[in-house]
Amino acid sequence: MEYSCFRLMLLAVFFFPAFVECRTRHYKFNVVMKNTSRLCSSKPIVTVNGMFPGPTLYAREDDTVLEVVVVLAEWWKSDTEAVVNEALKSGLAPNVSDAHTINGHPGAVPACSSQGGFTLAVQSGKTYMLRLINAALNEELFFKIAGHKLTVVEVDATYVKPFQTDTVLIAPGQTTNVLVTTNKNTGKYLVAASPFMDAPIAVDNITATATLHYSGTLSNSPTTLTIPPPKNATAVANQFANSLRSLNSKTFPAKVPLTVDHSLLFTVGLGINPCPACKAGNGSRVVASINNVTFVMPTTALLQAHFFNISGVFTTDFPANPPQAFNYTGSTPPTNLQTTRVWFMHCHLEVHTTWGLKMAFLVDNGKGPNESTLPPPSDLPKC
Ligand SMILES: [Cu+2]
Repeated sequence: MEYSCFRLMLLAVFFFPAFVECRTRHYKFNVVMKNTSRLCSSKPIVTVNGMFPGPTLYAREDDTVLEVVVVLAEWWKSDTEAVVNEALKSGLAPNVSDAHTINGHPGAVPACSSQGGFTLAVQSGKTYMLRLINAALNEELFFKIAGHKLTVVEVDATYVKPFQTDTVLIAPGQTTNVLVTTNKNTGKYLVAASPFMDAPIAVDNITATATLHYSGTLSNSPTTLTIPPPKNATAVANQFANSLRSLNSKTFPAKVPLTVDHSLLFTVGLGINPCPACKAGNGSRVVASINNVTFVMPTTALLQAHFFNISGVFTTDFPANPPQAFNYTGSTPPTNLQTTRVWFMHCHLEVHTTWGLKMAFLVDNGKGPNESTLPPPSDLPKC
């Protein structure tokens, strides 16, 4: 950023010596634990400068501001580490969250109607790009704004053929950029994030709300509401997923690899392992698997074990196909590996990752030093 600013300044000095003012703004962020209240209860969490969400950065005239970021997430009243530990001990799924959040705020919910929600201040007659991020741990979310269409232009850092929709579906770890045109003169409009789950699995069914607030609208004026899709709205989810098309224009061609060196077929699923200590799970625990293999977290780093030839940490006989053939409804696209590394692949639902829905690709050295792993640094901490 400083570099391009500097270049711009040089050009500007050359053409308009009197108008040059180019500034890189510096901010100081302290990441600290602090007691934070949500859902009318408080607990210590990681904060920036003691605030959650972090401090507001104010843009000044002539600053280049890129995007409005909207982070969707989940909130547990309990310590989240304790929730996971409890689940691992019992063999069952972890407790679902107590609320969803939009930029850190759940909005008014039945259990705590007093709390306010996030406000997105907008001006009439503009187009805003919302960068939606699903930072929830376990839930796919629907996202809607009352009275406004969303134009989806990008999903997971890939341009898509733009399409309009009322409702976006976004999975944990995904990002989706949408354009919103503020085509009303004034008013307040409800923004809603609610879960999608069409299997008989428990989810946090509390809708998070925020407000799209047009400038010039009195804060006590009524909010135009919207009803989120029901949690089992498969048709809404499919409609969204089926609308995703690559841009595939001359400028942005959709280049997919056409040659396949190794064909791998991965099936992912859940299974049950014996666990005598798991009382709540009746002596068994739920595990997640890829080709019927569940991942057990090593205590020695995989790359370290490979580099120093330490045996007993991992094996290299991972099956390229599932042990049993059944009626697959889709196939896994080929994975293209390029550099010498250990690649960790895991499910983006935290609960599935905890249960072992993860694997590591160990890629051997290629030709020459540029395609080889460097030795670990001499000050690598020893266990
Ligand atoms: Cu999963």
